[in-house]
Amino acid sequence: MSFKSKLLLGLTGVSLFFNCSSPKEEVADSEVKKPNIVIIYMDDLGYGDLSSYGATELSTPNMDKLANGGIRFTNGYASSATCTPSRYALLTGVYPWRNADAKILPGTAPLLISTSQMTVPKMLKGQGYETGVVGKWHLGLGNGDVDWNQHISPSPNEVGFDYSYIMAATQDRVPTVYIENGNVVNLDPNDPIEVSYDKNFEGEPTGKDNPELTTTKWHHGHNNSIVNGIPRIGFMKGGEAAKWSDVDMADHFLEKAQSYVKSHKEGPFFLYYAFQQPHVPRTPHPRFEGKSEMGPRGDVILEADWMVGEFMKTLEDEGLLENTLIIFTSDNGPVLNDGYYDDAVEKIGNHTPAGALRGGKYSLFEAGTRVPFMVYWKGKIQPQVSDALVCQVDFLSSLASLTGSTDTAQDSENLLSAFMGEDKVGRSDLILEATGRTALRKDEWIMIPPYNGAAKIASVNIEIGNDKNYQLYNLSKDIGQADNLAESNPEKLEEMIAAYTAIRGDVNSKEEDVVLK
Ligand code: NG6
Ligand code: CA
Repeated sequence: MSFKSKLLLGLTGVSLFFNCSSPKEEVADSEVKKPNIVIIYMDDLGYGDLSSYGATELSTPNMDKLANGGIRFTNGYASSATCTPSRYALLTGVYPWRNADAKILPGTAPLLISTSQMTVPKMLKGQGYETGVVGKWHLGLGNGDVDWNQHISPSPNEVGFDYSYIMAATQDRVPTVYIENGNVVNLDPNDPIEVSYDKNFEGEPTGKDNPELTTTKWHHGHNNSIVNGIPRIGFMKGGEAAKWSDVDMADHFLEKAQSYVKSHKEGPFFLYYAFQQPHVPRTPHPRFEGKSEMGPRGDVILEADWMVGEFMKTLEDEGLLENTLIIFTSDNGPVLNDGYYDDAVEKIGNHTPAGALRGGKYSLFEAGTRVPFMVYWKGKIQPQVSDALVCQVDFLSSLASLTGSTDTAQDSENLLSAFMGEDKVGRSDLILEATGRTALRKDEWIMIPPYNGAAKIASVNIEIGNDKNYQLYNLSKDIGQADNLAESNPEKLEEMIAAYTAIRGDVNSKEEDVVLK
């Protein structure tokens, strides 16, 4: 079957939405093409980082176009306050805390998603879609013994993506190379790549021992191999010709995303476009340097905003905007100092990356997981603000419903009507995860069970939600989580504990402090 598959009007719930279209958009032969689907996924972008979410010190006009021309969710969540677990949930529809390995992964970690697991791209392939991923992966590769000089498998291509152009882990972790369909790009067989997270390769400089070779200084962690003057996490040797250019990374991924769209415009296609900004190291292209007057963190947000605009232009130029559903969101909340001296703290001024929310990346408080979350579909979705409780773990079942698939996954709810702006409630409950700990959001309430570790991660200066006592907040009255109602509202607390235990089991006590490594 060609990937230009068609959908008969009236056979699935999706007809509801096509029926709203204006007469000239109606298809005479009563068939309509399935919509293309794009997920634009930011890395560490906070709830307050967009002007459409209230930022006054930064202007993000292109992201704002999605927010103001589509649905801007105020209660949209990542599943986790860190990257790997959020991405795992987004792609599989399974809560990350069900998988003990769903933690921030090193660049050498094996593929976290089982090749037999249902995923968003696999589900969509079943509906005739071509599927691609461009950008940050961070879900592991291979079976734990990757030889970077050979074809790498399993990779995204074995869990549902027809095409992949990725970095393995994060911009601050080795290997600092691009990988296309399981092959390192520009690999020189005479300069093989070796990677280790345990020990350095003899004679190779490190950030720790050779600060004179670094142009970016490390604050905590990030003192292993030096690439492009930036000390990284992990050790790498060889692969000179394959190493990426940090300042060109955003342009590079944009170009790959644009060419994916152009070469798949017959559709339907699914593109998971995972940006690397504003995660560390923040390396704006020189044309964005200094633009925000907030240091590199602000500059890369402006850079990412520009990329979103260029990408949207491509969809428009190719005549695809009316037939493409675009989701924009972030994998976890914001952090300022995440391991490098890069002026993020010093130049923040009056900007509040988390908006009115408490905490940040790594946190069980709201700023860890409540993120910018927009759904845009020109001509199909009415511009609006929605307070519905929605989560990225729900994409699998919701997009299945949109495209006529019956596939589903353990924790993924079909929220299609919330994502189309028709239902304003969404989920009734949601388990949130942060560095191995969990909390329950239910209606407007959040309950955080007792955790014994330190209240703050000192290195990043973020309160992560630990307290020896239960915490209970009413988020519709107290979005900043200032007023713990656990003692004054024992009935609600009891109800929340019962609901939490019913989903999560009795698994709370976590004695250790969270250590970032
Ligand atoms: C932490 C890193 C941090 C960042 C994070 C992953 C240290 C001290 N800190 O361990 O810099 O890389 O992992 O971020 O190494 S995430 O957005 O991919 O989850
Ligand atoms: Ca992240």
